[in-house]
Amino acid sequence: MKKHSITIILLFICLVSGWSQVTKYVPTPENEKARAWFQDARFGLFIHWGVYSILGDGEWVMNNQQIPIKTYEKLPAFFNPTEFNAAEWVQMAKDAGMKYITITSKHHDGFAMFDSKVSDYNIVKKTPHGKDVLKMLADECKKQGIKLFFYHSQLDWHNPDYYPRGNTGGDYTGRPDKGDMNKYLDYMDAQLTELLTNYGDVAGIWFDGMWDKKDAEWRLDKTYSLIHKLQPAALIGSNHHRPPYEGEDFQMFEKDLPGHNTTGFAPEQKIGDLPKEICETINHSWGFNLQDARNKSAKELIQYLVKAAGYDANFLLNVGPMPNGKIQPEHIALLKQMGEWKRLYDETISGTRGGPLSARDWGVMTQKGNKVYVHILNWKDETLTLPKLGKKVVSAKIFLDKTPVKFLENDFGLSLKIPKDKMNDIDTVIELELKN
Ligand code: FHN
Repeated sequence: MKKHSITIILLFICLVSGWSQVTKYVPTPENEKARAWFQDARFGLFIHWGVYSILGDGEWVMNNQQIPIKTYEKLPAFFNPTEFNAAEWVQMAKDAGMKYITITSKHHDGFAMFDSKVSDYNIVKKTPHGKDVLKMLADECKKQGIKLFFYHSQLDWHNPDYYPRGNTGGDYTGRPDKGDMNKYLDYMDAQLTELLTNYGDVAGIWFDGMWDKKDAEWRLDKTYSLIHKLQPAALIGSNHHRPPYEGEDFQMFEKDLPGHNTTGFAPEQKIGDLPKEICETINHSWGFNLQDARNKSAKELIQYLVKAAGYDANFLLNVGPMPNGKIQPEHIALLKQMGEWKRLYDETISGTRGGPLSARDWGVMTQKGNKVYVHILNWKDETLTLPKLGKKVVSAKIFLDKTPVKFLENDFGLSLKIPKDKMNDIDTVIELELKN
């Protein structure tokens, strides 16, 4: 048989048997289990912490103030977070009702907040503190039973091999006009290997920065396979503001509810089938910003959590610790208020999925089994009429004290009569039981 015919036959066999799809990502059972856990968790703490906190001007300060690498490299010598207490951070997150923490292992400035052997530009080698804060946090998370994700910036303003440079970290950095992107990606994979080898079970890697060089070859397949091989249960998500790529395990939405694009970050972002997460700041900054006092109110934050759950998404709420290692007291107070609310209403958030109706102006729904929770966030009238839910309603009550709520189902839909004295300014939750 001629060589040409053999190739065609082999190609045919490949297509029929599905061999051509060998690169298609099939999550392992551990990964599927982790995805379900993630969806049930619904609430996490985001932490942006790095040497930039010293300047009190957010995590983009290097780029915004056009600080050359040689100058920025002076910062680590001043980073001495003697007040850092991992146990306090974890306890604070748990008290807020959060089920996981996502912390920056390396942000765009390229400085590793962990003990990296592949680069000296890290917290252990370059700061007087000299401790691996990520290890301390990982150990504490394990002790207190809360999961830990690592945020990792693909974009790097420090490494010369991050070349060609992207839309940020330009000439001001003082890097040479040459570099080898593949070498940079090897370096990134080596740091990820460290993170996934030396810190126990890692719940996932939260990537950020691909948007800096949208059309570059990021070798996602290689990096994602490496992560899934090292820790199959670790979930991969990436803040590329696009629909998920092959190999990702959850989809994230920055500062927006899924399907909204008020920030303008994500014009191409369609909602996929993966578990979803939205992230938001407690004030208006990710990294510590001395002048940012525009804190969101407890009501806004709780309503954000509720809306996220109604959109079938997790809420990852960010704080930017100060250079001394403490979290701003006003942020701790807000998280405490969220925790107080969540202790009462946890059943209507944790372990739920988005409700049978999509979000409306008045609020959202969550559901668990045959229970549907109607979260009324913005409604003043006593009667609220919803479209029919597909299944008959057996009972309706105020979730908190089980006071019966009058309801009427007819051709116009489902009308609920909310007792005036039970209306709650933050969230009036009505529990509906649906016929099985
Ligand atoms: O540039 C980053 C920013 O500093 C921060 O980390 C956020 C978090 O979602 N993500 C990037 C912007 O898309």
